[in-house]
Amino acid sequence: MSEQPTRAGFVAVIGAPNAGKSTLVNALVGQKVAIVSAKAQTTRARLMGIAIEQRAQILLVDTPGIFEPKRRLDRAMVAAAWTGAQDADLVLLVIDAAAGVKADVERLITSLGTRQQPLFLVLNKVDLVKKLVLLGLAAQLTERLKPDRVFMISAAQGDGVTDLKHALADAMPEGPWLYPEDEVSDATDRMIAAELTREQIVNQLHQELPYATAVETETWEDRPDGATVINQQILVERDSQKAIVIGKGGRRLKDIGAKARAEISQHLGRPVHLYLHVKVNPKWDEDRGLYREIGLEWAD
Ligand SMILES: Nc1nc2c(ncn2[C@@H]2O[C@H](COP(=O)(O)OP(=O)(O)OP(=O)(O)O)[C@@H](O)[C@H]2O)c(=O)[nH]1
Ligand SMILES: [Mg+2]
Repeated sequence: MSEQPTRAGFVAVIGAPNAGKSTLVNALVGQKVAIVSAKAQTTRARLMGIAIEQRAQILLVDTPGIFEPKRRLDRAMVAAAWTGAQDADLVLLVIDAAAGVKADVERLITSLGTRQQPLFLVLNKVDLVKKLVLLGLAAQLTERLKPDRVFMISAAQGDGVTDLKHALADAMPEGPWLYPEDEVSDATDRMIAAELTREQIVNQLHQELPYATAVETETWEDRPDGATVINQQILVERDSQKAIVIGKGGRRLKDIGAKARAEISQHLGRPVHLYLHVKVNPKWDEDRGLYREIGLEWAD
């Protein structure tokens, strides 16, 4: 046993939509706890991934990347993001190096001007960018943000993730661990299961549909034979959206269900029977119970 003290702390992972925040959280944790997609505004819930590095427990608060709240759900997401940042011991700003500094990043830079905590700047997706462009971006952002450390990584390919994890561990305050050693997330299995189904919807359906959809786990039964039976409700706003989710001859829903079942089964380490029901509710956005289910506070 080493003589090193234990450490534990919170890291707020913030950044513009699609920067790769959730991908990075998964890479640091070493397994999938947050859903990922090529479409922007994937993350809704404030979810914590728990990474362990030697004697340090690093609690990574994954946040939604949206900063212009319009509907109630968006306001709740933004509130969650900023609460996450304010309570953290360290802020980790993830920048999509391939996208560069756009309006949403500008806004983040402005808000970070008043921060209290140390800041790590992470330039992500280096696999997509030329060295020279990367160095220019790093110089510009270092000048403006005065971060404590700068990292250039590819969260998707794993480059630079180990170095970042070491640095995060060293930066955590001394103290006892806050979660059991084997826990990888603060989300319940019910919530992760709902997210894994939503990931399929986001990835398989187009245009506005992912944003008009929510998934709720309704019933959950761990059977004595070792299998788990899960019923989930897919909420959409209109009949036309319901038709798209179900697809011709039910094919789309079947495919969403098959892929989600495989992911949930892998997460639980048990066989899963997944039953999906599509329901139209133009006002699901106003359903308080659903907010609890996806881990958000009700934002007025
Ligand atoms: N090429 C490349 N793609 C990446 C990298 N990291 C993430 N991506 C991709 O970028 C997209 C967005 O990743 P997410 O992790 O969902 O991004 P996010 O910041 O959590 O997005 P929101 O939740 O919408 O705010 C996905 O298609 C990822 O596969 C990387 O290092 N290189
Ligand atoms: Mg995300």
